[in-house]
Amino acid sequence: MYNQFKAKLPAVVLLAALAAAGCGQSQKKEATTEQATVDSTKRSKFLNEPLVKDIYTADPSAHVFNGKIYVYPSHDIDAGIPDNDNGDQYAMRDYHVLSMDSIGGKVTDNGVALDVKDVPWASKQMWAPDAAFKNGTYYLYFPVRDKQGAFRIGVATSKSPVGPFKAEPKPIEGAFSIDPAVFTDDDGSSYMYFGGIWGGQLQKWVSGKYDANGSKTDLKQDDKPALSCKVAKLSKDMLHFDGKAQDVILVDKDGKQLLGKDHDRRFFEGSFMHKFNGKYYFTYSTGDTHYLCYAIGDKPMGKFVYQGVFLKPVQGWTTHHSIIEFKGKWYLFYHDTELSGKNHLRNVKVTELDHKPDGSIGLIDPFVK
Ligand code: FUB
Repeated sequence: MYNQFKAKLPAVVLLAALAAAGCGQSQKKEATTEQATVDSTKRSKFLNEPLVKDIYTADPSAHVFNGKIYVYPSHDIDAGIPDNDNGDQYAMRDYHVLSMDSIGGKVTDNGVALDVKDVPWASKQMWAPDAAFKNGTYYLYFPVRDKQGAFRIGVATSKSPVGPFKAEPKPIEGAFSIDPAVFTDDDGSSYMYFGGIWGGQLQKWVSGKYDANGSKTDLKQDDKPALSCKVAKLSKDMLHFDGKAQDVILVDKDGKQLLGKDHDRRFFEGSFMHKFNGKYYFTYSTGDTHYLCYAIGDKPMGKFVYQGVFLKPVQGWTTHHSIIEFKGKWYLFYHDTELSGKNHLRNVKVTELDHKPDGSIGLIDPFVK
């Protein structure tokens, strides 16, 4: 994932670079998409400001706990690793929790909440986390590579929403790949959605075990159903899975599963779940085509019917989000690379989300034209 080509280069420059480099299909697809969706010559301004500017932050997972907003982002650093499709340049080592009393108000960086050196089984790359609250305890869920290089998902606990968090001695059994997103339904049941292809390694787990020699990208089965995000019910203590993870099935409006070649709509990484008017909204990134999309279902574990894009491509290769309701309004937390112009040094932002009465979500353009 996450190749070195800037997502927002003018299409003509990007196409020339790709031709010169003899790049693969996924990169050509990116150029086509950019040509169709972004004309950088017309861009004048970003829609929103970074929430914090003194550290780089990404993958914002926002929650409302006790009437206050807490954001659990990745903490981007520059480790001097060149960009590659495996995402090695995303070499994060710890997490900081951001908090705020209101949207647009002061944002507090609460310092280090968990460091990779304090996770006994972890080696490197603390990617997109999420958090939950239950039983008087805050839970931080995080993906990180184990000592063998496989991404696994761990959990750490604290009595405070901003940590410090103490990691459990082992990763969650049955959890793998990246990007955990935890959703608690109205009946108190909690679910974890997880997974990401390419550098997120989901394609290396098709047999149920990690295959280090598995594909570097996806299943390479364009005409078969795309790899699915996974979902598992969490145990009452929030530290384990209550049963095996299942596929999150995404279908089109004719009931057909989205295919591997459908890069504009298929799941790539960065899932999130929220409920609106009794329906379950599964939202995710399409990765190499840089969209945030939504699909709607009647049950928390799916299936979900694809509806459309709700965030156009941001500046930067990755796009990742969360959605909360706060004081009667809905908000989208997302990231781009406004501060650095570099794919691996991102900054988190927030903007209002338009949940329309017919159930659709209004399309957001992250640039003011
Ligand atoms: O931050 C590292 C990875 O980039 C995340 O896990 C993905 O969702 C993408 O945002």
